Amino acid sequence: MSSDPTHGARVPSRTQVAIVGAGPAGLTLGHLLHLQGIDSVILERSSRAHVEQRLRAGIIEQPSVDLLVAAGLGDRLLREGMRHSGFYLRYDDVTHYLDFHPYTGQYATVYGQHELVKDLIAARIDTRRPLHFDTEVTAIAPSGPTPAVRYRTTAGERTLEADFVVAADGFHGAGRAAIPADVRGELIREYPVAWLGILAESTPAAPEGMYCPHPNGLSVHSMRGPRLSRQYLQVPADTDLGDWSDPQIWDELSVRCAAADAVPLETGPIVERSLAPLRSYVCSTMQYKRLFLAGDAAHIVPPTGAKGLNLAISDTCVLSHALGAAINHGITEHLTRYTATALPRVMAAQRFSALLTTTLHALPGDGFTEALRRATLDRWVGSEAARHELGEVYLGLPFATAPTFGTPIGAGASA
Ligand code: RFL
Ligand code: PHB
Repeated sequence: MSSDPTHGARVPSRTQVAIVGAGPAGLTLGHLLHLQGIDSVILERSSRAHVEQRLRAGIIEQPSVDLLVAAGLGDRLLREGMRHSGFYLRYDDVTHYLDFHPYTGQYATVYGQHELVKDLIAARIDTRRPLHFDTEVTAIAPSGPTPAVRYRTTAGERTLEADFVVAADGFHGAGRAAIPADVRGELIREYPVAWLGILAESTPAAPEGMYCPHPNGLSVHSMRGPRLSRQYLQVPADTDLGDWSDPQIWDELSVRCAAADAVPLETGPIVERSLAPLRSYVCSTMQYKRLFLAGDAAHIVPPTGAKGLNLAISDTCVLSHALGAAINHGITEHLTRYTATALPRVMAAQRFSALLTTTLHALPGDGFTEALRRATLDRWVGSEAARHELGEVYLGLPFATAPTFGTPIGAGASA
């Protein structure tokens, strides 16, 4: 398969929906629009190889899986993904399994985000709709009947006009800056910690994901395959990746997840390492004129609880429905209500992620704070009602809008 899906084709000068960013949000939205016969152009700053190899999320909740499968994007995910019912919690020398499946009948699927992105790119290429890598958006003008996106390639700077622009360009993208600062309604919480993540050729520590709150800090033990572990260590926010040798990482992971009822952690070659800050961020205005924000461009959750990718997908479900109603049926009220529809689910995930973050990490605080953390852990282990509440969000709250696949694919689409 060519590394350049456009085969050198030029970016068109006009489209119905200009999408900035070929991450999970941009690519999923492009596909959901395609299924409604709506044309879009996706512009991505990085190379295809970079986007397809970027290691990130791994836990996909049931509503996200259901949407991807219904949209014809889930074949490999269903074949290769690992289905989990809950997660393990290990503290004070004892391992507990929190099984959420009985409460909701749902599962979480472990499938690497970069694998999903590969599937989404392949699906986009099949539709023959435009997807341009190495194309950086430098400015968005969201006003007027034809909003414009300014972009830069090796050939120079050009403009793409569109009926609507969607910034799905992640937390550090250009899209949010096009919304005036005083109307964004930003909510921000920074944590004084980061996650040092590794991918290693070793047997995962537990059959499903495991959180180990420890006085030294949290360790998280997840997986990408039977002999491929994905693990994280809570470290100070100002940590330099180079400060940690591989043996130091293994020593600290082993100390934090040790328990009388568990075998010692298996070590192995570390094939990838990364550092991710922990922050919560919400742009409470997800729409400004004809510009819409989706995914990390609009909100960031700390990785504890694994909600970011799932919020990106749920935003695209709401937005594709609203764009479809406006473009195919002239009904604009869903677009006008995009923020009001999408934001409550975002805030439910923010609440969940903040609760897990403050309960599972060792954070600065007094003895009372520490005792409350401990009481929350004990409650999750000891109370069915508490586990039900936790599991409902972990496995995935329903999307605010049902996906729209109904409108027949219009002329010009080739699928
Ligand atoms: P992305 O994936 O950042 O994609 C945005 C894309 O936009 C491009 N871009 C631009 N393109 C053109 N012009 C510009 N000016 C541009 N600026 C940026 C970028 O190159 C990029 O390709 O955002 P999207 O699509 O909203 O997806 C969000 C998810 O990637 C993110 O929320 C998750 O990875 C978060 N996350 C997790 N989420 C989960 O649901 N489950 C998990 O298990 C989970 N684990 C994690 C995570 C994130 C982590 N890190 C690294 C922050 C674990 C970690 C460690
Ligand atoms: C992951 O598998 O990458 C993972 C697991 C649990 C989290 C975040 C990420 O809370």
